[in-house]
Amino acid sequence: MERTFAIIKPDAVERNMTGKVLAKIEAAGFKIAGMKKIQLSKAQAEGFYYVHKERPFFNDLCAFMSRSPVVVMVLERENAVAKWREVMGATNPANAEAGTIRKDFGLSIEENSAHGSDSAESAAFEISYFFSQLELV
Ligand code: 3AN
Repeated sequence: MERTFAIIKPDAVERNMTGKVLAKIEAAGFKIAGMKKIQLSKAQAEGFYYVHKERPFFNDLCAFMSRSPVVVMVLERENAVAKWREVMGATNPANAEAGTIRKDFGLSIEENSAHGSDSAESAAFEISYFFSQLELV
């Protein structure tokens, strides 16, 4: 069993698509070990995305991620990190496979409806950024 970290991003929550994303998560065999709806401050979004701080889209990305609520989750299954990235699809919805979250719900490379950790190391950092051990079951 492996855990990964996921976010349903503001564009999807704003359009009342939280349930549609959760349905894909459950259909893919993930157990939801922790879940909460929160609104990030700009500073909290910057802390989360610090690895991207030199990228040209960093400021816009942090503004987007803090403009309205998100749903943050810890997902559990075998091979969770890689599987969740497969279920989300490519970063740019235009390049994502049919049936993926980003293809079906994403609006643009930035407003792409979902986040997922890119490695086990990132997952450990991202989970601990949002959840205490007591919140994970
Ligand atoms: P992924 O989320 O697929 O791992 P990353 O880690 O390269 O992609 O990018 C983090 C987030 O930054 C993306 N989910 C997306 O919202 C945003 N992003 C990535 N590339 C761009 C870009 N070229 N222009 C605007 N936003 C971007």
